[in-house]
Amino acid sequence: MTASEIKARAAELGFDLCGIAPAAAHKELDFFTEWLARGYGGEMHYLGRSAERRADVRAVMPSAKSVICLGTVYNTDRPYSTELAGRSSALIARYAWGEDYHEVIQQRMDSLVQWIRGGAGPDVELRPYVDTGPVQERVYAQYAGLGWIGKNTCVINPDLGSWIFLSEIICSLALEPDPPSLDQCGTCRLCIDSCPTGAIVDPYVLDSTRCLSYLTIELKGDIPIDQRESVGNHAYGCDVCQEVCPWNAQPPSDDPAGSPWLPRATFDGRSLAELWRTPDADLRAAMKHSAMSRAGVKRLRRNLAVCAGATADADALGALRDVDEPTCDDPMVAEHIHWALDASELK
Ligand code: B12
Ligand code: SF4
Ligand code: SF4
Repeated sequence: MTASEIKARAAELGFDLCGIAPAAAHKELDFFTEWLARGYGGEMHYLGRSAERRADVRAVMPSAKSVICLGTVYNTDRPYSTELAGRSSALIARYAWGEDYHEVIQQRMDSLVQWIRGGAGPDVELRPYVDTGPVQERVYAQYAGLGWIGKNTCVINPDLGSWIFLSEIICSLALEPDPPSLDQCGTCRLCIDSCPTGAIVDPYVLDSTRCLSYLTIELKGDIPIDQRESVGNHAYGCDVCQEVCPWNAQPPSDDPAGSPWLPRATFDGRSLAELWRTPDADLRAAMKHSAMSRAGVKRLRRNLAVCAGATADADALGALRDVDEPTCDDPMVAEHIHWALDASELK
């Protein structure tokens, strides 16, 4: 079984990128402990608990020789949030629009694993992960030649940009490695200067506790009051540091009609008010088998309330007053609604 055979099969299964990284303790893996020590992981305690395994894939699978890194483009033809005028749209991060990438990519990886096992024999050890495994995916992707880690901390491929899901198969075969990708950010700092919250505290260093993706998705409790205004109309996640990146200026090459990443109707181009007026049951149904199910309806309402207050959008504030769905009575959601109505009176 060779690296080129695996790459050819990965392409047939729908992966846009496939490269091989050596299963080694690459030097960039060391940034992780420093990053955690600075508190940049916030309440994502699972990261700290798995820090030892994240330091080297051989701590996850001692027989590992190679990491087969895979990239899947998820861009579709909808406009960037930075192209939308006004602040009444409910902005939802592009990665969460369509089918749950964990499910779609896991299926493709399972097929690839089976195929490799079929060719290499039953003794080969293979461990596939997409996103949720104890692996620093960006570092291995960079060493596999999929792209470089940009100043916004995303992996950027010179031909495809950074709208790419990463996944990998840790593998006991010693496959021919690819040359690592080289940094092509140069003197650019558009992502750093455009971040609405200053979360990119230094080039290549992101403080999650300031990042809207963390505040609107990962954070389970209240959004800190002093950070609510900066949420603007970001209802779920944030794409600004990728949208401004010159490497993402090209339109998607995928045929959007067949793409699993197209937005679901409930979330496609909706305003804050329209989304707030959508019944809980419909929101829940639309989140099923999408990455948005991670945050659920309550956290989405919490975020929408903050957006209404931060933007002082009259329709959205009107919707907050009118609608009485069960999740609006949740104590956390109710507190954010009160904040929004109070905050808007001061504007
Ligand atoms: C925790 C996490 C988050 C956190 C923290 C993100 C972060 N930048 O650390 C939050 C919730 C904020 C987040 C947000 C997003 N995430 Co996220 N996230 C993860 C997760 C689970 C772990 C990342 C991690 O270990 N962070 C810790 C830091 C230290 O590691 P790192 O990000 O790899 O950073 C490297 C560099 O910054 C560099 N570095 C660090 N310090 C320094 C200093 C110097 C001087 C230098 C040179 C380099 C350097 O080395 C680091 C590696 O050690 C990964 C999946 C995984 N298992 O890897 C997905 C992952 C990174 N996320 C992903 C996505 C899609 C997103 C969002 C786009 C979602 C959204 N739209 O809302 C945003 C993007 C925000 C951004 N600019 O990063 C994708 C990224 C794909 C890509 N092309 O890069 C991943 C890989 C998931 C996947 N399987 O596709 N995410
Ligand atoms: S995702 Fe948004 S908030 Fe987070 S670093 Fe990028 S621009 Fe800043
Ligand atoms: S916006 Fe510029 S600095 Fe930031 S990741 Fe893209 S090329 Fe690098």
